[in-house]
Amino acid sequence: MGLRGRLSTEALALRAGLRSVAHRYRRRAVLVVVIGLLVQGASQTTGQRDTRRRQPAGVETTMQEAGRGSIGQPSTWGGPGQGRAPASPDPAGRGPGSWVTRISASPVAIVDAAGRQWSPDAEYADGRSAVTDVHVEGTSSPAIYQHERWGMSAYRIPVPATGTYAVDLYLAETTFSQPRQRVFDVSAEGGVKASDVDIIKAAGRNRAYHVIFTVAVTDGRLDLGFINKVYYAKVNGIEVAFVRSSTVARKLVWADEFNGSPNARVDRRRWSHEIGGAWGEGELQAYTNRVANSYQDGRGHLVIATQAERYTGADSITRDYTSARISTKNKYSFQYGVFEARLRTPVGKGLWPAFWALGTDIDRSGWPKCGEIDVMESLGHEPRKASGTIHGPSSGGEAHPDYEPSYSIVNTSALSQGFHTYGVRWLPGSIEFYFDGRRYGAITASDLPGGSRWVFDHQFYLVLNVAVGGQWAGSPDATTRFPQALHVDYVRVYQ
Ligand SMILES: [Ca+2]
Ligand SMILES: [Ca+2]
Repeated sequence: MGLRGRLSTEALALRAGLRSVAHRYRRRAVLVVVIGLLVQGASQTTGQRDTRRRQPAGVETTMQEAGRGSIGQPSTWGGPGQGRAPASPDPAGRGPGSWVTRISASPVAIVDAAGRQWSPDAEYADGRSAVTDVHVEGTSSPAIYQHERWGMSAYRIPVPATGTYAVDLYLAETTFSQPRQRVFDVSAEGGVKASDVDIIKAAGRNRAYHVIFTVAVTDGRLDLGFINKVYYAKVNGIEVAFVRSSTVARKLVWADEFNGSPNARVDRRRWSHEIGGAWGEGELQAYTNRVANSYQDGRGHLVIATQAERYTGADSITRDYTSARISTKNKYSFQYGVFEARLRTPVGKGLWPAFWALGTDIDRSGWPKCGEIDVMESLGHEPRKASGTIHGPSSGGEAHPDYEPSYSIVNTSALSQGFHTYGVRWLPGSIEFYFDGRRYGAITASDLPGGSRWVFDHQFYLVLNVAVGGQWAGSPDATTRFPQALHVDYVRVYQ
């Protein structure tokens, strides 16, 4: 939800100043570029990364072969059980904590835009390495993508403990330009994790792309396998991060199915109302905790109902619209996992529904340092489109306090015509956006602009709301019909 995330009903004194910031730098109205391709058939969508941070195209050069790597020979990393100490040992000694390792096909260490070191990969893989100086778009760390290992059959990467690990393969196709010129499968610990990886088909030429998965490792060594289908498999960099000690498959850890009786309020054990009107972005609604603005419908849904009515809120200001905003702040928070909601969004100019998450440290760290993950935002006058975005602190100063990489989907029909599932898979160093189970975007720490800080390695809580008006959504007009409703079938968190 952007700048409004930092405001609270208590922040009246700050409101004028922040609004001026919001007004001057109201970003999304002018900056978000959607490249949604329409495909016939229900719910067929595609998403691409917002283009505003693309770097200019560079000069292509021929890949140069470097020395052949070795595999199987003794190394300091050795085999299972001989891995060196974790990079970030848990100070409490309970486990590997935030252990992570990053390797790239570069023969020397690389430091990415986030200031993180990538070590040479030669001792972990067979195959050959190569380098190019072609420009790679969609990342601020092109050096990772300018080195590649190709023709390898395996990577063998020691890990410090039994558990579930996140694996992020950094990929960019700098050799070919057509789909089906390079296709491969990736396995981990003997199981196929990605089939028919075709980087050109997925991302285009000279553009950062990611294959991300989790895998349970019980023998002290992550074994990645690469199966060539067309030409040779390749990889530019690999990030491996400890996620949890458990090796069982992901399971549901928190949910609200909204199975209350008709007109029941939201469950107070899970949710709190955030009421008042002093939100950012010049919004027009007063949030209330009245049943008129939020209730369960008795058929398994939460309804956030937005009304056109004169209403004087707790701040003594009379507004023309009412709505509801609920959050799990101080009631439920989590770190990493998959979270999703099945939603039917409202329609009409001026409506701005959202399902999102904020860092629990917001009151201490402020926004955007707390981090914000927007799973679903849509604007009522763009009824087929929805976006996923993250916000964190940048070094742009007051003018540009946050970074905001964003992806969008454009559905074949209005999103308000039915329920759709909007989800995020959140792992150490990566956030991926899903629509009806299909990934349409991925953001990683190393791809963020220089000066950005990844602030997504701590607890977050969930928020659901429908805003009215504001600089991004614009005001309702004569075509907007009220009441409007966001229907929520469920909210679920898996870990
Ligand atoms: Ca293994
Ligand atoms: Ca339900």
